[in-house]
Amino acid sequence: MHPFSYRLWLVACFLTCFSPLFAQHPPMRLVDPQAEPAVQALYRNLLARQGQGIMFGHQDALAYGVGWTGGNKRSDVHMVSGAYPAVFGWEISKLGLQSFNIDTVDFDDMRRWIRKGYQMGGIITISWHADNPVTGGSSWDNRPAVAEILPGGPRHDKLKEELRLVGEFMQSLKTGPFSQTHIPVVFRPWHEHSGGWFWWGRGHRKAEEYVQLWQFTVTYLRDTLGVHNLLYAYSPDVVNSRNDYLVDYPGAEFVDILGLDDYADFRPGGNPKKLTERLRMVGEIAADQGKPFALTETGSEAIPEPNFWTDHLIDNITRDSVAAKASWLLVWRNDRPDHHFAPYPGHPSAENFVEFRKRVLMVEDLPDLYR
Ligand code: BMA
Repeated sequence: MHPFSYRLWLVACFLTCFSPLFAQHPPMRLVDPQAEPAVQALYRNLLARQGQGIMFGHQDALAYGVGWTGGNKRSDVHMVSGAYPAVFGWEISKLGLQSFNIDTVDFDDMRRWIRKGYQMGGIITISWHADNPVTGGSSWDNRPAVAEILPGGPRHDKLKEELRLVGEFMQSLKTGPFSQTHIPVVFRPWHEHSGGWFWWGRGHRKAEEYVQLWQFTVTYLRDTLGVHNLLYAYSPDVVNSRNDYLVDYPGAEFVDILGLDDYADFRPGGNPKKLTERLRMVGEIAADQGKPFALTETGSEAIPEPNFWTDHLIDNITRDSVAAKASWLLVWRNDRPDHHFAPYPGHPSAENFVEFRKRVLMVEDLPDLYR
């Protein structure tokens, strides 16, 4: 053998035998194989960091709080704890109909705040309380509509039109010196579908129809519109069994993150310990599928319990080794004294929130999740 070929042969043998040592990451399957590099990095980090702390999230954190609206990095959570949330939730209902969303957040301001949250190093997640496409009512107008907007249905064009607006919004979220990079977003469409309050919820469509709606949403955004900055989170409301969680499941290849929305266990008559069981169950399903999971919405409206943050919320997550692997928990918006889910300065639970803050990850505690 020519000495040069021999050397090549040696290198080839070495690489073949030791290749597992060079494989830094386990194979990852995203819903979107063409997801942009920052999206893939985020997903890889979510998986790799499971069990290394739960990120805290807040809906509309930078847009308004109790008693104020609009600002430059103003946030009730920051005012109470000195830290910004790690996860920033936003809502896009009314896109294309008016310049502001259902909660009067102007869409241009939202883009700015989304960029700010991302530049701080946080995760952006977007929910969508879509209006009823058949009646024109709100998402709480639960007259059946799903069958009509599916492929082959008489109102299918309406769904496509709505998704086009959603896709354009997602693609308008840009960053970088020349606004050349899209901001990764955890999109959480058709949420709380295990309840009956939204038109896509149980009782207003069949399970197969929900699955079709989800799959069409993904394929239209990804393949037809070419939107590649999304991770997709599936987030039913409280469910009681694995089967209950999976009955409407669109399939592992259509979901990146397994979610759970749980307010019910904190309502009067509820039992916060049930949250542990439910989150554990979601964590087990997520582990089976090799996916991250999160408590995508939770909280206690107006927080009547001064020790809510430690005794009711984080204790009931971290006392279980599976539930404790949740990537984040997100509480809903701070609108007014009787409708807020994070504390604000002077709120009776504010002091307890400072204790809680030490047990979760805020944005300043995060490594670069996008590398
Ligand atoms: C609900 C309430 C509503 C709001 C909607 C969408 O839970 O907070 O007031 O309009 O979410 O954000």
